[in-house]
Amino acid sequence: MEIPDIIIDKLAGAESVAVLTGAGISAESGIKTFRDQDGLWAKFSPEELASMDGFLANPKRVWEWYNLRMEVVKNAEPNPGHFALAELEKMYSDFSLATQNIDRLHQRAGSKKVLELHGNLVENFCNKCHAPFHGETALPNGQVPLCPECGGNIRPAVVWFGENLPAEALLEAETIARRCDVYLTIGTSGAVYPAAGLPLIAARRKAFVVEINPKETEVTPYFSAHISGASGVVLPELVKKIKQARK
Ligand code: BV8
Ligand code: ZN
Repeated sequence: MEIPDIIIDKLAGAESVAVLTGAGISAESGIKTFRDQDGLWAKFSPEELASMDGFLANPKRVWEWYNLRMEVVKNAEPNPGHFALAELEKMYSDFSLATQNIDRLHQRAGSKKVLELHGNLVENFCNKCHAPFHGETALPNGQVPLCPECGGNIRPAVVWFGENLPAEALLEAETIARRCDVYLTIGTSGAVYPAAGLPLIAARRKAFVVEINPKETEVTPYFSAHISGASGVVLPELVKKIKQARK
């Protein structure tokens, strides 16, 4: 895949770079995305599985889904796309990586600062008293984990639909979207707000916004460039080209 010179020039000359990633960057690690044909939401709607109402209506089904995803994440490894972003972080004094993913593969690939906009799949807590929960969540014959303190339902530490994002992480992600020279939006369909609004903040102030995705998305028209390809292939190539351009 050919990366246009303008993209290399903008990145080689940038001071401040911001990145947003979505499920697509973990696809090459064997983790299903949400909206691709065999995606996680092929059978159930996101609202049923990733919302408080869905959880309270059927905690068993929601835990089945999250335990399945926890299993997949435990056996997954970061891919070259994650490693390339960890490399990119070292190349800029002002760099920020915000992710919508809950798999923590960015951290496992060596990214030091990761803004987790939608929580994570590693921690759990009580839906009622909010006590952290360190016990087993995959229980036999369809039992759901209950809080030893108050008996409330234990839930994964992810942000569900209708729930606010962690204020600090979102504020920091918005702040760098307002000052960056280049914004990379990688592996996201750009369908879920406010995360999807971050690259748009950069685009509105004429930062150079590059979308990396094998497909075009509903927000592609707002961006300066679109590289059609898998992030695990494009990102290592991008890092290599920036280093060459800086010599
Ligand atoms: C909130 C965590 C305030 C859990 C997730 C009407 C209009 C606008 C907004 C709303 C509305 N009604 C409600 C809302 C707000 C709602 C929203 O945006 N809804 C959408 C559906 C319209 N947002 C919220 O509720 C947020 N909170 O707004 O709070 C508030 C408070 C009270 C009341 C109202 C509002 C909270 C949203 C967080 C939900 N949690 N995940 C979990 O993971 O289980 S969402 C989940 O889907 C992800 O986290 C991600 O954010 C989102 C989108 O998924 P993507 O990551 O983009 O993945 P997707 O499959 O869609 O796309 C993958 C892409 O990768 C594809 O483009 C594909 O081509 C590409 N790809 C594939 N392979 C590769 C690749 N790319 C590169 N390389 C590859 N190899
Ligand atoms: Zn409790």
